[in-house]
Amino acid sequence: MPAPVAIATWAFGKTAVTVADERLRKGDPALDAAIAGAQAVEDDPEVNSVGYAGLPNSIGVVSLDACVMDGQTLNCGAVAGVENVKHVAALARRVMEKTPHVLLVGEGARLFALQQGFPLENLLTARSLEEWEKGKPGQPRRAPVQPAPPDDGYFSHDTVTVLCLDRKGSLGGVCTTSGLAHKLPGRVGDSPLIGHGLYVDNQTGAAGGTGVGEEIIRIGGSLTITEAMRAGKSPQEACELAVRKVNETAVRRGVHPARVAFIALDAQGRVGAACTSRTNFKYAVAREGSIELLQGKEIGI
Ligand code: SD4
Repeated sequence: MPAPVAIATWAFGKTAVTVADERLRKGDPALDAAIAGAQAVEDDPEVNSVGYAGLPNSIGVVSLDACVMDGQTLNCGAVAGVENVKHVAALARRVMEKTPHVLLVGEGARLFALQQGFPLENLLTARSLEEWEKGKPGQPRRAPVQPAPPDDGYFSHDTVTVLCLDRKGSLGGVCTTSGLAHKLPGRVGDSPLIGHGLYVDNQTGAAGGTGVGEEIIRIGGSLTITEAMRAGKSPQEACELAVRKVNETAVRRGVHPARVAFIALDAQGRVGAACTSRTNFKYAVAREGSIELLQGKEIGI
């Protein structure tokens, strides 16, 4: 059996993989570890792109998206456009376990959260409100047609995707986010969509995305990666292939590729990560107590 591994997006992924790794080393299943890791980021008020203190949409409302998937059973659950619930990854898991459905949205998801005993909370903080005010555009930003220069704040909105391999050799994954800041009310990105923001299958591997969700949806990002692994690509090759696909679709549409990044993990414990140019994508990997922050490979047009 391979040693347990946890991989997560962005620098704050270190928090996620540290928590997930502890759980994996105790022998917990991959999905439990991934959710525990993601929840540590959801709870962190310093992270303004996931859970509590996430940046609001264009009318100042924090609206969260999340999904979870188990690689052994292909069981999955998701919630989108949920207000006032901090632990949306755990809520997505309840959808998976307690309902015959995969995805609940908006008010229905919030009602389900109440039924399941989740507290309703104010997720906006003074600091996230201040930051939201600073970045307020005249119009909702349309990154795919208006490429953002580096560090203009557009990409201040980052999703945590956590993929885990447990001691039994099974995979589990979570994707949780407040989505793009200043998004239109009702907008849903890739993050809660199985096959786009996340896909996990023990027979192929696990993959997850972050970045401009519209571009990830356009290519079916995560399923593209796991299917490439099924066809024999390594996790790294499969992530690069998906980024190339994002680049190609941008060229076909006559726009500059938006910032997008992918991570992948297979059942042998091999990891991969790649991103479009100017994304400056970092990801964290934990292997039995050793935690590393690595740079995703940039793939230009
Ligand atoms: C979304 N993919 O809502 C998310 C946002 C994100 O890094 O990942 N930003 O489109």
